[in-house]
Amino acid sequence: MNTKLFGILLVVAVCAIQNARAADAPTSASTGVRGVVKVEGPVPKSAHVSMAADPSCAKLHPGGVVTDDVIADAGGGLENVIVFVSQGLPGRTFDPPPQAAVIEQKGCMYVPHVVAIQANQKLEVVNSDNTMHNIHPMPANNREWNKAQPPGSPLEETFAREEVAIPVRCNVHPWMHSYIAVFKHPYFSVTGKGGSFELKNLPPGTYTLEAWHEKLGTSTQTVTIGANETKSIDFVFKAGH
Ligand SMILES: [Cu+2]
Repeated sequence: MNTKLFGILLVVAVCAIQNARAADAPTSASTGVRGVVKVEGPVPKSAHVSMAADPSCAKLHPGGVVTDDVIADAGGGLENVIVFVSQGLPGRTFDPPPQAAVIEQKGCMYVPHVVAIQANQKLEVVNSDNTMHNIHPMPANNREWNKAQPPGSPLEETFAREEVAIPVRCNVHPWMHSYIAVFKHPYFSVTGKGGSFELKNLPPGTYTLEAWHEKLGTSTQTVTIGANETKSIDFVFKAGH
């Protein structure tokens, strides 16, 4: 074999090894839980929300607006469920992520309806409406605050202790409510469209997972995650009784 050909083969071989490592890396680092939260049985119908008390809110919804307490798709996929690790984590502390979570007052509703954050993570409160709001979380285990917020002028707050979940009201608009959940660790997820959730990078171990819904209650399951394993877990809530 001449030297030039050997050199080319060597380069090809090294590239092949590097490609194989690159392809392996994400899967070997990926452990966690993913799944879907569903509701079975008759889901309570969304009720009409009257915003007549503030015409500037009402005019944002010419077609009307309905409550967002229980939102499920045709297959039962349930939104706004918080799925989190409730037991099994070692006693270590977790720093809050550097990025802020956001809750927006938009159309005189809270978007998203359920927010989950880490303890001491910044929560940015945004008023995108052309009216005054007054955001008032009512915690059992954290410092209570209550802030008027004119249009624009975002404000920032934090919660120091774990709490699932803190009810939030607007003191100006009685129909406005939401929930803020606070965790001392990063292993939580709020279900979106279709009811799906994912807890990423959960180290191998045995955990209790809890699913929380503001109207349908809680449900728990135990899961054991092995090395290099992502488990599929579904939760089912029963509605209508
Ligand atoms: Cu308001």
